[in-house]
Amino acid sequence: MTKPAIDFLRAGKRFRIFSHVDPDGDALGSALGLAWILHAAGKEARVQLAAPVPRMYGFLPGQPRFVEVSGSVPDSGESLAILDCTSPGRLRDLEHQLPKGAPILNVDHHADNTRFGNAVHVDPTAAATALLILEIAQDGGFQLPAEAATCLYTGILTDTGRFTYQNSDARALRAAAELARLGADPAHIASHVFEHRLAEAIRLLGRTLETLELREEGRVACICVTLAMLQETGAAAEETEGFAAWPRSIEGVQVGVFLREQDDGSIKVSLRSTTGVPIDGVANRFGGGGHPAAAGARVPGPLEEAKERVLRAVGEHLQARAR
Ligand SMILES: [Mn+2]
Repeated sequence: MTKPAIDFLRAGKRFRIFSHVDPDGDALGSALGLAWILHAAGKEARVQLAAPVPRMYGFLPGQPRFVEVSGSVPDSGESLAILDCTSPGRLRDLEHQLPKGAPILNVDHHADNTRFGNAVHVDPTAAATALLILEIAQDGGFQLPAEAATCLYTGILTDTGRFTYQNSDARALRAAAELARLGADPAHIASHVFEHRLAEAIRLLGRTLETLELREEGRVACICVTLAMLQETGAAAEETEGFAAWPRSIEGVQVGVFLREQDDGSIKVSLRSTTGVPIDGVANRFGGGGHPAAAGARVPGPLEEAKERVLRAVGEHLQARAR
């Protein structure tokens, strides 16, 4: 049911769009894609981020045009759109800045979305939030400029792991084909997302893969990045995007774990699982969330202790399923 979202977008004149912290391709692609759609409809749109766009997504059109990097939200009567967020808490510090009483549109594909907001469009069967933005725009008869197509295609490409995850269904592939028809260039986008890596990042990947540990008779694999490794290789933390897929890619591994030490000493945990082994429940146990095959959380450090706690929880999860 796209109608509530369509009515919301039709009714507003000025929009401020948000997505989650540590934005990925779907968060940025959905937000910038919607900004282009609203712009083409003669409306005003801003995409507000708490931190600058990660380097690898610098190619997405609409920067700096729509993007505003700021820690404070003006209370100026705009309609708000919060995309790809389970709850407004995913905006972290910006959540407390949202103007009281501003109308909120919530578009998301996380099953544990809290259904916040005044207009809600949550569909956990969608591969990406970008796919939902496309469907809303199509159902609502909104014009889709080529720039919007590029942004939305990027969201679907990254959230399906380049069309390799379980969520790469006919609907996602059809949407990708439609976006290509509208002007998204698959080779150009894939090259920016996957082949514009810095040498520092590849060196960091090499170091990271050397931390590989296998547990549970080879059904669980774990890799780690420490702050020291970032410093020694000169790679920025955002360059670790995609590292989480490596442990799961090993033959026989059902759950891949990627741990990254953060500036404040806490540990970012990324979990990836194979078909039929939902892992979001484990992330929930640590106060995180996500999708059945890709979930995450933040846990207190130090790294070694966090690793043992997370690997124990993953092991228990697999053992409970085996019973
Ligand atoms: Mn997403």
